[in-house]
Amino acid sequence: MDKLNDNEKLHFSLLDPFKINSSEELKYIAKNLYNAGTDAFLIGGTLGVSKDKLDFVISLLDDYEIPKIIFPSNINLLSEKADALLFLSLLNSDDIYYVIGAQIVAAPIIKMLQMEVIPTAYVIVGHGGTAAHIGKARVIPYDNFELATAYTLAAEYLGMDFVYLEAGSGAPEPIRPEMISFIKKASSIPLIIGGGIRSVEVALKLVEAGANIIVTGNIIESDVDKAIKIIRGIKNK
Ligand code: 1GP
Repeated sequence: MDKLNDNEKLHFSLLDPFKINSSEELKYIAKNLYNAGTDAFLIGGTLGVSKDKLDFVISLLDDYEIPKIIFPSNINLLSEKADALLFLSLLNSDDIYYVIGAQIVAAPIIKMLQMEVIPTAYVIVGHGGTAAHIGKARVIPYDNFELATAYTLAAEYLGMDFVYLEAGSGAPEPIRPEMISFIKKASSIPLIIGGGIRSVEVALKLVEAGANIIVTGNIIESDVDKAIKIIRGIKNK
């Protein structure tokens, strides 16, 4: 994350253990993403991810010297095999469990495993997908820039390191660049942007608007060449 100090734009590759069919497939995908210049592997998914599958995927990524970061959907997805954990609080959940409950249950385990944590506000926008359903999020409309800015400022004042604006995995529309530039006028907290990003053109608009980290998930599994183009586009900025 030190790269952020140099104002470098980063790309994170989200690998969902539930969607990966074989170790050969994972190795092929990981090699391509790594060679294209992705900055980290995010490992996680909302449904169907067991601790065993998580550990298995992390161990297959051992050869690549970029951070392997857990993107947890529940408290079972903790592993000392990873380099770090996005310590998420779903700020716009109606259920206190997702705001601070799961974090309290997980904290002693994280301490025991001596995991590095990255304090991150998770904020779900627009479509929201499965994450919004499970997390009981009161989603922020795609065009409500003021509300998204208020959440971002609250995250900054709470001392979070990042805000992850999530449109939902497979969202038909990603976060709007206009929302990012609006937020950036008020807050300098680094923004992670994900959900529904499928083309280099879209990714570059988000980066130009001020996104610090672009996350792609589905496109990696459905069309790795497109994912490679997105990574190269971002890294050549
Ligand atoms: C989901 O933001 C990520 O949590 C990635 O979304 O799968 O649509 O790329 P996609």
